[in-house]
Amino acid sequence: MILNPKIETMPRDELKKLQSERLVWQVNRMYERVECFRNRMDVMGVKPSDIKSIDDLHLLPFSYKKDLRDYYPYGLFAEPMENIKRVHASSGTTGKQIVVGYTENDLKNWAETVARALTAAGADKNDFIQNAFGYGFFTGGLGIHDGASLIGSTVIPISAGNTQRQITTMVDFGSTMITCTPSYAMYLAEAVAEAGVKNQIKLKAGVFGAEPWTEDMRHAIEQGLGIKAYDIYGLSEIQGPGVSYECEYQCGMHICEDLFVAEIIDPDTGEVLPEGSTGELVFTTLAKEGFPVIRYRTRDICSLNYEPCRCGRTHIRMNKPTGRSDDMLIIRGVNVFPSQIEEVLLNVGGAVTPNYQIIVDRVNNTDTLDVNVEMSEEFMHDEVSSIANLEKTIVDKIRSTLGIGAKVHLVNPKSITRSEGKAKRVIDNRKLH
Ligand code: DLL
Repeated sequence: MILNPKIETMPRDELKKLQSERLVWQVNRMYERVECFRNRMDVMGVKPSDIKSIDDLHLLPFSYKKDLRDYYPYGLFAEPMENIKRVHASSGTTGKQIVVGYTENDLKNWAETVARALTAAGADKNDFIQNAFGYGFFTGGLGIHDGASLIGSTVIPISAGNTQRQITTMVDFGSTMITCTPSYAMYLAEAVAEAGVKNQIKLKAGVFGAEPWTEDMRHAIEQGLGIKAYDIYGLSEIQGPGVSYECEYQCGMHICEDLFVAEIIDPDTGEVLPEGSTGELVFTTLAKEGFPVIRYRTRDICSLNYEPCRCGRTHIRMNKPTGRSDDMLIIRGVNVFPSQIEEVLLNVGGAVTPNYQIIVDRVNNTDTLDVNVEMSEEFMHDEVSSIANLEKTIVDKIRSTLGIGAKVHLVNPKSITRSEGKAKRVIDNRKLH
């Protein structure tokens, strides 16, 4: 499939026509080639010929992460292996790894979507892009690399980790943009401050993703590195980074709708929810050849915004995912999302930092919830502030928002282990018992 360079501003009726053609093509092809999809269509009594346009999407069966495990490693691929030019894998938190595959066209489209994202953040051929996403099976490193190469920027393929080397490289090589997870960007910002080199770095922007992050984290990164920070979203099962990205107005991430169609559903009933509702994000890949998916349940919770954007892009936006439905903890029978605890922490007036850890355990058959959070330097050095009072305030706020008791421990700045990739915010020790 050949991409149209004007695709980002395509009128919506043309976009819908393109989506419809591609969906019909994809469904017919998958019905022939992918056993799991064909079986589900047959069980539901849906024939490929029932799908005439994108409006028929809701008739199609869902697909799930479990399918990738059940058909491991290549059972869901829709092309012979000789046409698969690269595989990526993700270990996930449970079970065996999942494998995804790309044809040459898939790799081209992937690079194109990442190029759109980097360009929206201001990148061009004069930029030096320090790519601190991990290279390897993770889609972050090579995905961003190929998009940056397509633009013609100078790629600095440093990968994640080795923070001292990141700082030296940033200064010596004159990096103008940085890409990594937002939690690693926060860590780099601290390291830049410690090294006292903020006035020697030339960074102007960063593109961050692969995990949920808040507006407060954005401000902390922007201030720490002296840059504008952009969000990028994606998942291995759909392609990797570049499924959606922020434009200069930063009011949601434009979904590459020529390639991916999004729906929001009720995660319990599977029903498609009305425009603007919050629910589970579901994606269908329209042009993927190697490993296409229909109505893939991402388990990410967010909402879609259909309002036209000031930037002129016609593709709809998704709001920042607040977490995954499978991140949900059940603590003493209460449903708790880590993002709800984060929200409480960020609303105590700058006294704590966004570095925290949630520890869940089971003692005498009762769940316990402990929250360790770093206090800010200002709070620690302010003589009138009281740690005990602040801990109590946070405990009260958690109780009133979540209806559950917790123990809160204010810990010293920089005492919680920093992450070079996706931050590990939750430690659930109950699984060990
Ligand atoms: O994280 C791909 C990626 C790499 C995206 C680099 C952006 C930048 P996975 O490892 O398969 O793929 O994890 C996908 O990460 O379902 C979300 O839960 C989460 N996620 C990814 N980007 C964002 C984001 C990559 N911008 C899972 N905001 C997804 C919130 C995100 N969550």
